Amino acid sequence: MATEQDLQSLFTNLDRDQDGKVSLEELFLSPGLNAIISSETNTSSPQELLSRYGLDEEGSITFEELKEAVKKANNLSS
Ligand SMILES: [Ca+2]
Repeated sequence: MATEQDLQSLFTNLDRDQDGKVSLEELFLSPGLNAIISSETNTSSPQELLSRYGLDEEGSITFEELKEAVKKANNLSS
């Protein structure tokens, strides 16, 4: 389980170039954080996360999309 605040902090750490999106490359650059994201979203790989929840064409995920993914996995706590 994670709170929105936890997710925001995770997202900020993953978004190394601070463009507001987390790319496949950024997920691979932080295996520890990626493992947490996988667990919170019930996905088995960054590719699965992006194909299921990252709806933009560049293969990246926004904070809103990530939050939605965690919510759908019933892991968002308030
Ligand atoms: Ca980024």
